[in-house]
Amino acid sequence: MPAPRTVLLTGAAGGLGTLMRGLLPGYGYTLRLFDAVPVEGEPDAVTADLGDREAVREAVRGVDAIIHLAGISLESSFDRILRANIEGTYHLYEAAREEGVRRVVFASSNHVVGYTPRPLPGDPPVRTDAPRRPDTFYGLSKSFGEDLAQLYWDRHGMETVSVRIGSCYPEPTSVRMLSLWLSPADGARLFHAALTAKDVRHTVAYGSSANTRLWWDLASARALGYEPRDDSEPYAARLVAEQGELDPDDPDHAHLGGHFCTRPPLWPR
Ligand code: NAI
Ligand code: 15L
Repeated sequence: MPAPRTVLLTGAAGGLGTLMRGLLPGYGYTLRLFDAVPVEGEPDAVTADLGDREAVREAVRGVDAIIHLAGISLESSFDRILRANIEGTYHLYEAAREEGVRRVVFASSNHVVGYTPRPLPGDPPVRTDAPRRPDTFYGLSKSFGEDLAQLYWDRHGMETVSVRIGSCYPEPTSVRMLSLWLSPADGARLFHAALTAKDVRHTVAYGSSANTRLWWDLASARALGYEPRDDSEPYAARLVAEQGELDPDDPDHAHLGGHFCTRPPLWPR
């Protein structure tokens, strides 16, 4: 596959979309932006819902690849998750198939394996072949997205990299995030690798920086050519002083998904 140049970025108005809008053009991509809400300062962005199949098809027409970030990014009712994340992702894949788009990068999540016991110091890192244990309807919808990606590879030869993103924010803001943090710069490196690696078929990769406290195995991400450069450790002293180390007896910290397993944050809309 020739290197993609024009990339559809769904969820462009969101937190991660905004970070990637700033960084990915530096890799030479022309971005087409898509979101259910207007993208600030981007009058050419497509404002449409993933439920609008015609609009989705028009948005994918002519692009070389898709980075699919749009959807409900926290826990919500099953009905809302069904519409935005499950049906919405299906509409996107169908449109991509119909329009001949051959590569998708899918924003999966750590919450696909959220009920995996949190690795303690000295435990082996969690691998991508660990059983999926979604911690929410949200995590379940990301698990569906990974299966959809596998189906579209097996049946239609459409390639996907499903990136199980940890926490991609400008800085880690909790002790848990010290293990999962994906710096925005490493996020762009990982998306670029996922867009350009050859013969990815359907690859599942964990998405984090090279954190000293990493919980999972970055082997499949590195196999794409991803070389993380950041580490959350410089933030550790301050966050640990403020919040304390994770208590193994605290149910909020017993699993990889953290408080999503106990008190999941709810999508506000
Ligand atoms: P966000 O909530 O800030 O942005 C999501 C965007 O999707 C919003 O702009 C929203 O308007 C749009 N959207 C929601 N439903 C839509 C629909 N039906 N049609 C069209 N657009 C719709 O989320 P964030 O943090 O930017 O995350 C982006 C993606 O990455 C999400 O899929 C999320 O699940 C995933 N992810 C993000 C992580 C992170 O650390 N930020 C961690 C793991 C996964
Ligand atoms: C996610 O999947 C969410 O989309 C993001 O908002 C963060 O909460 C992240 O997981 C996390 O686990 O920190």
